[in-house]
Amino acid sequence: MISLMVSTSEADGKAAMNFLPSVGSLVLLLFLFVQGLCDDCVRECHYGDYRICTYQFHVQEYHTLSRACYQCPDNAADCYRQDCIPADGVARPLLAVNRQLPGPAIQVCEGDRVVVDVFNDQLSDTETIHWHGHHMRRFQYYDGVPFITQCPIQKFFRYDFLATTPGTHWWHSHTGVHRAEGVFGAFVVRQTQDLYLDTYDVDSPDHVLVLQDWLHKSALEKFSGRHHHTQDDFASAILINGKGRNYTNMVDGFVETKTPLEVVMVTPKLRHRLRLINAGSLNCPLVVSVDNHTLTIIATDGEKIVPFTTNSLVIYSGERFDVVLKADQPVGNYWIRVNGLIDCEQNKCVQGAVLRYDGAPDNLPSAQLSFDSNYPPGVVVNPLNSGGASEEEVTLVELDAFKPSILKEKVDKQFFLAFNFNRINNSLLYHSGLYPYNGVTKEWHINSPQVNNLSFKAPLSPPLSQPMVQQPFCYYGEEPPCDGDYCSCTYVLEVALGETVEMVLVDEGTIGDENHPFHLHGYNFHVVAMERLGSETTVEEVKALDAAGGIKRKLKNPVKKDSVTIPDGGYTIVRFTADNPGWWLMHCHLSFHSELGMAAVLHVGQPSDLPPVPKGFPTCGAFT
Ligand SMILES: *[C@@H]1O[C@H](CO)[C@@H](O)[C@H](O)[C@H]1NC(C)=O
Ligand SMILES: *[C@@H]1O[C@H](CO)[C@@H](O)[C@H](O)[C@H]1NC(C)=O
Ligand SMILES: *[C@@H]1O[C@H](CO)[C@@H](O)[C@H](O)[C@H]1NC(C)=O
Ligand SMILES: *[C@@H]1O[C@H](CO)[C@@H](O)[C@H](O)[C@H]1NC(C)=O
Ligand SMILES: [Cu+2]
Repeated sequence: MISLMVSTSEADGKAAMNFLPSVGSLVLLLFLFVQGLCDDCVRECHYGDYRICTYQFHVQEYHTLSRACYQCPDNAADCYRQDCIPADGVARPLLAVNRQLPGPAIQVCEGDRVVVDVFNDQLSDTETIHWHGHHMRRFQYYDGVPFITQCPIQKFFRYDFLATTPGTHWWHSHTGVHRAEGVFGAFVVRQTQDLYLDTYDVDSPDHVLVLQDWLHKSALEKFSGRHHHTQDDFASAILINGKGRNYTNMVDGFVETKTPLEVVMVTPKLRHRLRLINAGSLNCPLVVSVDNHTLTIIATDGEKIVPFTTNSLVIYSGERFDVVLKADQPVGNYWIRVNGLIDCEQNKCVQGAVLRYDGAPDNLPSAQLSFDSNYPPGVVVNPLNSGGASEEEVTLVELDAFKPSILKEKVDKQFFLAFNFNRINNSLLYHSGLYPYNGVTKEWHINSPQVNNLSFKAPLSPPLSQPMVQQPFCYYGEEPPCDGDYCSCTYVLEVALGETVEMVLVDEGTIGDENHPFHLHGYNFHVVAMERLGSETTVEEVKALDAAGGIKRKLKNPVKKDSVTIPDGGYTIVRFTADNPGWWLMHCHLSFHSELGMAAVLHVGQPSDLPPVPKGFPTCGAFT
């Protein structure tokens, strides 16, 4: 094997590095481009080559189009300057890690040790970082959930763990709405022996596409405006690797800013592995397609699937898809289209990145980029609010895991979890004596996102690292504490280590046609069923249907994921073996929903099952 270091002169000045894995016993070519840092953990993975990969994350209040941007976007070259975050050309405050959007990508090999020093340079707010998709086995204390696994970071905290969950993952803040403000980035763990080497030729570190919805104001302003005033919660834009153009309301010819678009370079004839991540915070399922190309899905949330070729796919907040794109079209420029649904529809949010063949001119594709409320023609995988009603709508339950498995009929523990919006006097939003729900006009109504009619409340200190502190938990199956019609507590699902668990996740869908992307920390789970029953349903209805034999579970080769959508008015059923002890948050992955308490915590095992609390680990709690 040889590796070459070749500098390329790419128009947009991005690092270009291609891993061309050996097909059979062919030659490995490593095109390394060096501009600024060449992170030596980004590499082809080899047995015995384990490294310590260190990163420094400086979190700071920042701004798009800051002084670092000089004449960007009028002078496009200025947009590529260090510390310049052009976004879609609209100025807004944000929170950034190292003055980048997305924040720095972590790309390592399985088995590497990842050490991330978080410097909290914010004026007064705290921080935590969650490693989404990593199971944190043996490293439970670094899962990054404030008041569950650690105390909020005041000034400095070092995360230190082994990257043992291979695949396309990401990291993001788990504090407040910081993810929506910009605190996130890619986290890819490659493998020495990739069983998929013969399905693609190129796995470039540049072919990671972080997709997100985006606001034209701070997420905190949006949160307050939504929950304490009469504002909407609609997205303003979609960004691809932090780039885009302001296409808002571009129905008849868009107001085009000249900000750069993401460019994905491909080599004619070769098959390229693209890693898609939805880092979104609002309810914007994103439809991804590439003009004149199909996408072959080979993995989701880091787990391999039997390759499935589609025309488009829908990716929900928290999800990842690895797709192979074969550059088999005439040399040219093609749109990678990302079209937003639900809360991205009102402002017709669409974004494009350019798929550019080597040798193609530095032009935009000639096709029109326009918002579409329909899927592109052909097959769509992971469709919104659908149990796969038509031939062309393929749900995750219709796909097969690459690694065969046959699940047992019976599980040790079963939980029913109702996700719903409730019309209640949530004391965080109303005052039942002064301005109760039924005492204000409709435009002032805001409904509370809850799980089993409960709003999750964080405990005062993390039960994982401070197990001796008495906590007012409430448990699944018990009467919760309520204040009138508002019930709120630290909702805990208890499971013994090693038990098999089934969760029947129901989106009752009483209000509106939304959906909730569900995420579980510490695990991935088999997706054994998914269906939409109507515009609304209830847990009781789903239980009755199941008792009557009306729910078929896919127990043979179901796909494994850590993030999955629950269709509105329907259910998603997931299963896993609870072999990872700890306190694991499970929640709707929409920032506004989870911050308002659409969450619960899964408690697996006993303190004695856990590694010891790291020496000197910070503590926090109440004081009277
Ligand atoms: C973004 O697009 C909207 C709709 O066309 C327009 O009203 C707004 O002025 C644009 N913002 C900027 C900063 O260009
Ligand atoms: C791409 O597809 C469009 C629509 O089907 C077609 O009009 C166009 O000719 C195709 N482009 C190429 C380069 O084949
Ligand atoms: C909220 O509180 C008011 C005043 O106590 C009460 O009349 C009402 O039934 C409660 N619930 C809702 C949904 O308004
Ligand atoms: C939630 O509360 C409603 C109204 O009290 C009740 O009908 C429903 O059964 C409850 N749902 C769950 C899952 O407890
Ligand atoms: Cu939700």
